[in-house]
Amino acid sequence: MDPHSTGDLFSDEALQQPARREQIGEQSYVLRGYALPWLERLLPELRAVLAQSPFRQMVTPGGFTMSAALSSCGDLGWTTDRQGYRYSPIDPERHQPWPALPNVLRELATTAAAAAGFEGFAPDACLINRYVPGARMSLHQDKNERDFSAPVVSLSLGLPAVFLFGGHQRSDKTQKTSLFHGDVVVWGGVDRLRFHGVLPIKHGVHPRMGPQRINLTFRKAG
Ligand code: MD3
Ligand code: FE
Repeated sequence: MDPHSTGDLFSDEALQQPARREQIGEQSYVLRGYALPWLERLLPELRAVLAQSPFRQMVTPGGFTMSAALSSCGDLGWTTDRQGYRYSPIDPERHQPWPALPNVLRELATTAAAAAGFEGFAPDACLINRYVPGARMSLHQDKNERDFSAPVVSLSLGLPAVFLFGGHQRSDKTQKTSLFHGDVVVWGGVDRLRFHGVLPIKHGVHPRMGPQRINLTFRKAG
């Protein structure tokens, strides 16, 4: 940016601190505020994806309706129903392919992965979770992907969340990390199969995103 121009002085980008990298596991990092400079480009693309494939609540194999609503973009979308969890190239509500993964999302995921030590990340799936206040995600492992050598990259938007990071057994003790609007987290390597979850979202209204938290997770699923 031209240092003498004043036009962008008060944009998110000009106000942003240099992204801080916090290590939360052997091969896991929170990149604080990493996505803030990308959001003006990213949010319109996200809105367009959600206009095509809107949020919906899905049912687990056990018969429980998930409190988070979800959608997807990219070649594969994560779905659940009474038959089980799986990745599918087809949106089961629309019987059509999921919307394409927008370039800006792919670039964000790839550069964030590289900043955490995972070069060459090529996501083929982006799961979009929406949490309204009270919604949560109970402790689980992500193991529907074919190749656990690729990391998972997640982007948090809107209301803050308390993320729980456990061990390799459900009963292992968990550490808590708050995730805020614009934070990006990268999980990989030895941390890829650790249990994790999200505590119920507290009531609030985010100035940019309204009364919700949206989380995008990028994976190499196929
Ligand atoms: C840790 N989503 O969609 S983000 C999920 O905030 C999910 O919506 C949460 O867990 C959310 O499966 C947490 C991230 C996340 C994703 C994959 C992981 C954390 C992870 C894989 C291994 C360890
Ligand atoms: Fe998960």
